[in-house]
Amino acid sequence: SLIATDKSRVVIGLGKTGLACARYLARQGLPFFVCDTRENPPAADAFRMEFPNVPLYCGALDAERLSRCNEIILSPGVAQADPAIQQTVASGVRLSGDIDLFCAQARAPIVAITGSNAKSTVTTLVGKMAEAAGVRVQVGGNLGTPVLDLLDEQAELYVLELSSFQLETTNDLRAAAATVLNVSPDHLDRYDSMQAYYMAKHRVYRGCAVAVENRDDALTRPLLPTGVKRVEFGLGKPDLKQFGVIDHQGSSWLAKGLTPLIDSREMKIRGSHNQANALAALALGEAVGLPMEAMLEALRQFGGLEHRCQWIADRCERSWFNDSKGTNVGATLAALNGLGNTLEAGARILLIAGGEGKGQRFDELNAPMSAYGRALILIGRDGPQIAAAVGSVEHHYAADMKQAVELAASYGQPGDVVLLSPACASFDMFTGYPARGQAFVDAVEGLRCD
Ligand code: UMA
Ligand code: ADP
Repeated sequence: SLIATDKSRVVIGLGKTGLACARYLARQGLPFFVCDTRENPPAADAFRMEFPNVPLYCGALDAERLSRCNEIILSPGVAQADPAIQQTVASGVRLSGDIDLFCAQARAPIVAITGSNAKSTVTTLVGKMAEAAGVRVQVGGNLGTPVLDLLDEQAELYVLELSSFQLETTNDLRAAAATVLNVSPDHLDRYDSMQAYYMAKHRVYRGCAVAVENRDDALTRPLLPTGVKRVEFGLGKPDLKQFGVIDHQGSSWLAKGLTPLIDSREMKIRGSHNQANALAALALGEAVGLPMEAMLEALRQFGGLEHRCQWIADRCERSWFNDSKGTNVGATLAALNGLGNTLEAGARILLIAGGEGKGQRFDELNAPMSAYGRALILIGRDGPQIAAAVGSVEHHYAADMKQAVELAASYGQPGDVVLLSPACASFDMFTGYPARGQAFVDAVEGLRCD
């Protein structure tokens, strides 16, 4: 019989990832074609201009067509559960994704970061730490730049944010340092169980040299052979050589073992969840040899990312925080607890929440709202579900963001914190979390205080 040699590959999906894959395969001189389930994929025009002779098939995937190749390169937005993909894989066709293609080419060590929340923050921070150390670093992945666009002969380090969708198709990562930062329910519209979601995330540890785990979240603990070096981070007092928080000179200090590293008050990013994020970044950076002094300098400078528990203004006797990226209960819990821990005496939090709830349960928000909350201001489609689950404080409905901000200014008391952290997706009211955050910022700026 014939030996299957280099038959063609199919790139499924023609968004950012698919286009980067097409360009990469063309550079390598490898034959391929492209499919997208949408009638008009976003990168179609760019693709047709660049590759007039490469076939592009739009519409439902066809198993017969897929099975003519020997490898499927799947975009993260497409679920493997698609029947045509299932059938093709069952017939022996290899399934991979852009991360595998990248890993086969990358010559520099990789820091790989996943988790339900804090990925972008920690990825950016490790990148800044590397820059502060004078290391030539490339930063991207789920954060925005497809990994194949990061490939650079001169790079000395890659720092990658990886989603569970990207990890599903990643077979051979072999990161120098890998972490699952935390695991809490999200994307359960695509996974049939928490277990499937957990399993996807844990692929980040495959073949890693150092595994960084969160001591406060057992679901981040890797199942790994002995011999892989493991480092822990967490908010409590650390064991020897692990990362944690200690009391020192009347303040909370990030520490390695008993050695205080930096006073948490020296950092611009606030809240205990950001202390955990900083510790994770230090552990990852140290694992790839970044010098401690440069890492601490980066920590002092880093002001946090937009829409992530970001301080906006002190206005009308309230402090206003934009956490529009809080699109699941886990993120909102972190924001509530993180800010709640640092409230001035007598101050409380007015939480603006609601949107598309993605089938989540909101019960867990009740305890921190009881501890730190003043009132709940609800927006969007699933606001009533949150009101039903959080009985510990009064609640009010707002028709839009402007009204939500006005209500927060009228119900709170001087010194209170107003936090937009919706615990929901935004698509019922906005084009995405950035537009939602911007609407909040605009409304705060337009607020008239009497
Ligand atoms: N789609 C189809 N049919 C297809 C292909 C895609 O309907 O054949 C839809 C998907 O359902 C999805 C959208 O098109 O809604 C985009 O999918 P894609 O795979 O083409 O996405 P890209 O443009 O390649 O962007 C992806 C990541 N997007 C997703 O995982 C959905 C981007 O993360 C990432 O920045 C980019 O690759 C570069 O690595 C975005 C994201 O939302 C920010 N990620 C999710 C998250 O953070 O929660 C996981
Ligand atoms: P991701 O890339 O995983 O979505 P981001 O850094 O963009 O992560 O933050 C997403 C949301 O998670 C924001 O609302 C942010 O305030 C919240 N968050 C930040 N750090 C943590 C943490 N350690 N645990 C839980 N939520 C967090």
